[in-house]
Amino acid sequence: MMQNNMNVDESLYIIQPPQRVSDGSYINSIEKYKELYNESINSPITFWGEQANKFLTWFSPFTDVSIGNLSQGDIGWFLNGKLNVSYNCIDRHLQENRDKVAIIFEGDEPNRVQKITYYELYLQVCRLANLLLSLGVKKGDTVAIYLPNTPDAIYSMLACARIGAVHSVIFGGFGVEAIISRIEDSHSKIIITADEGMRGGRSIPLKKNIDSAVYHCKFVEKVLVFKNTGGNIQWNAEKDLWAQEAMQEQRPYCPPVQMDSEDPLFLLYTSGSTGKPKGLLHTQAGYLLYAAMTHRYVFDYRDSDIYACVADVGWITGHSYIVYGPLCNGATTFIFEGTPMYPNASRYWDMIERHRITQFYTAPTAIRSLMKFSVDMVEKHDRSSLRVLGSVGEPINPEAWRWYNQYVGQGQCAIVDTYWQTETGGHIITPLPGATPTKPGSATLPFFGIQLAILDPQTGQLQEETKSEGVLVLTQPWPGMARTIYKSHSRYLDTYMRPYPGYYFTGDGVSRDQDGYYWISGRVDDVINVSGHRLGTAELESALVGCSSCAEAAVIGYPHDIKGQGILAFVTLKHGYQEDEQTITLLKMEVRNTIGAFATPDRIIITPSLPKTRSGKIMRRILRKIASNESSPEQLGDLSTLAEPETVQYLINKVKSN
Ligand code: 6R9
Repeated sequence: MMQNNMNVDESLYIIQPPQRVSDGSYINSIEKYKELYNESINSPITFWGEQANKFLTWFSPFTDVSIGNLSQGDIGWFLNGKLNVSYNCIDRHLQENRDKVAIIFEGDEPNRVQKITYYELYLQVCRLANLLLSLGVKKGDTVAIYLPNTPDAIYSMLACARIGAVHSVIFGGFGVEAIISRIEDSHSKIIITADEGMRGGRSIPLKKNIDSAVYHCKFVEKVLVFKNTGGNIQWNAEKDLWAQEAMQEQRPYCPPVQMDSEDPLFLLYTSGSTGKPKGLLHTQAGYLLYAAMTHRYVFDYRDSDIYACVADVGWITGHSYIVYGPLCNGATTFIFEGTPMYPNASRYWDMIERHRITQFYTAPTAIRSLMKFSVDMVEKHDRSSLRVLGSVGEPINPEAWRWYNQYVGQGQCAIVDTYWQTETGGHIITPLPGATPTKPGSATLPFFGIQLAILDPQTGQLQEETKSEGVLVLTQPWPGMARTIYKSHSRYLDTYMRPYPGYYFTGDGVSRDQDGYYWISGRVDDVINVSGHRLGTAELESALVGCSSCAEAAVIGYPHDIKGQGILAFVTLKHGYQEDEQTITLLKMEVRNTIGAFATPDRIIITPSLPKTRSGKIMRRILRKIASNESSPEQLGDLSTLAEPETVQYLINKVKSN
């Protein structure tokens, strides 16, 4: 249901960029986009070399634009160049824009508003960088960051970048087990956290979760704690340190360290098809350039804009489009701690009015949940400042796209449906506001320098026709791509480079229409997308199996009105346990505590057995069909390889009656 239904020929609806957006935009016609795009593909070395000098300030110039290829997975960009990311995001703006607002922060409560200038940002980052140095953090060390969506998170990321430490931000919604697996993998001896976070009027016990994690991870030396709510917390005098107090004792000047283009900048863990999250590693120059360049062109960013991305810094969207892209461009960036529903469903539109926001970037799941309310909730707020409305995280269904366009944008804004991944560092398929005619539900065309192809998923054969479908791959490296999986380069190659040799495999299904527009249909692997959060089914299953009642679990995604996909778990119980409310509640709690609240299964179905092949493989294809009520014999297809075919009938009845 959330997928784009090509049968109604959505591909024929074309919406031209509004004139007021095209006027004065950098790329103001589709011809200009095509011209630049062709240039970026035909002369990539010249193109990227020029961009790197235009967008970044170098301490010493690079000697080569790029090295390596997708077959070998040995990719590097802007070799031997020296720069510092925090210098690029702060210092170089000070001369002309010292008093410009760098960050507008809104807390969970609408009256908690804070504006931070570039100079104030500089002082905070320097103090924190010095504090980290005083704690023994060295270039190349990893620092874990588990914070609410507040400016403290931005200070922490940039302070790491300033001294060459590698940050690993852990989303504040993750639970204890998820924190442990991440800090163990990155072996972070320093953790930066806060007493509590606030979301929708409720507090989130961040420090408490870190205490539990640190109890298991004895190698953690220090926990820096930012005071956010002032709530009560436990204190471990040996390891804990109040961040703000300790920062006051540090000198507000810290020279930026010279980093090589290919030194690591950060790790960000994401779900894949297996249980263990992958620590994707991004490097300095290529990532920063790609984040800054996409930020400028995709949001048509101009100096006087008030740009707002309401994602969380715990995800790649927050890294690239709250922090690095906007600050590298000297923008005023907005950071929001709360939720779209608090104190009521007007919150986003209220913020747009209050700050005169010009670009607003959110996720389809938020749009779908807000569409349920009267349009009056939107219309009572002045949205005339808006120029560009962005969407990210999952395919946006045409109804949500149209609602966003008509009611939020009043038909006067460009809608940019931006397709990308943690691995790509920045947008790879996206409209450009002043140039690209859009089609509701399509992410449209590739960004500069991005070469796409569609392959047959089984044979790997290149689909050369314009109109075609299959799996989406990229054919050439680009500067923003993740370079490896932390300490698992072979897993990096296995996941991205080896499934279709010579190509980067996105894991997404796609179709291309007669006009060459791309329509992403969603993951083709065992990853589900719940409200734009990526979750591996294996990760969910292993959390369920951690519950004492659970013998075996199979998790699938099913179409869900608001979340895009919901989580359905089929569970078999161990001897002595029975199917009742309590068992189901405990199973849900187990996932909640292990991974986080956002991963709580929507439905759990207890079954005496799971459909398996004779060799013991769970047949998820069948479970997915049963869950989507596509359970007629024709729809289910061949069941002859099943070990116990009667299980299927049992589950069909059970899902229907549930
Ligand atoms: C940025 C981000 C990546 C996966 C990706 C795809 C889905 C993201 C999308 C989209 C259709 C869009 N996805 N944006 N699908 N249209 N505009 O979300 O990164 O958390 O790594 O997720 O999200 O399936 O493969 P990440």
